[in-house]
Amino acid sequence: MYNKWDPGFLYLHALACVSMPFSVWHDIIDLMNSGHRKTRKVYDRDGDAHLLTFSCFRRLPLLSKDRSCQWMVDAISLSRSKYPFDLWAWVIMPEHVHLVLWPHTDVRISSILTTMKQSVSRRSILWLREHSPEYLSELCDQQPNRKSSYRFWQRGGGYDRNLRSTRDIHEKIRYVHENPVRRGLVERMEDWRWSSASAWKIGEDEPISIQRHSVPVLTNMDDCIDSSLFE
Ligand code: NI
Repeated sequence: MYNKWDPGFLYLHALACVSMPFSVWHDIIDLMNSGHRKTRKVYDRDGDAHLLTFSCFRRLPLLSKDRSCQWMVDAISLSRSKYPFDLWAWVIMPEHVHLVLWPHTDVRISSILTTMKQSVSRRSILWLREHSPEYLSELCDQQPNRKSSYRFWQRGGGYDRNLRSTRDIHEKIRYVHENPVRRGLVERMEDWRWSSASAWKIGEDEPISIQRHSVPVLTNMDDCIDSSLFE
């Protein structure tokens, strides 16, 4: 379970919602911990859940075919088997991907991402070489040293946001699932085949299993939490 959001922590969280700078809030936790001689780490930055976003090269719709979406799904599974994490939500859009995940202890986000991205990249370039070599030039990335390579993903690590509260986590899971609806691709989020929306709605594990059991439960104590406090 995600200990950071246990009832004790939620209570402290609720206290913190009275507008208070984060540093003060942190001191209060320290104070309470020392008072109770607790050694348990209440706030552990390394243990945060993350919202990850990354895009295709030049924002091309390289993930618009079921074939490439399946490569992405396979890549998520492969990455999870090498660098364990709990997957809470995902969506594959035609030109970008969002994931909400909680890495297991000592698992680095960069390792998770590298494995995922490389796998899709390799498969797609192999496929294009064989079936559609004329399209490969679209993926050609000229570097300053005049060397060129084929690139499936946008340069850089993408966008990584730490999620520090239960409310924040639930908001981002919803945000991820609503992507195809906001874009007008489907009417209901669970109709989009390439997301975990239906896994959340009807509990199915296709095409990838998610770990709903470890998602911190939203209680009415979270209603007053302003996640901007934790920026
Ligand atoms: Ni999006």
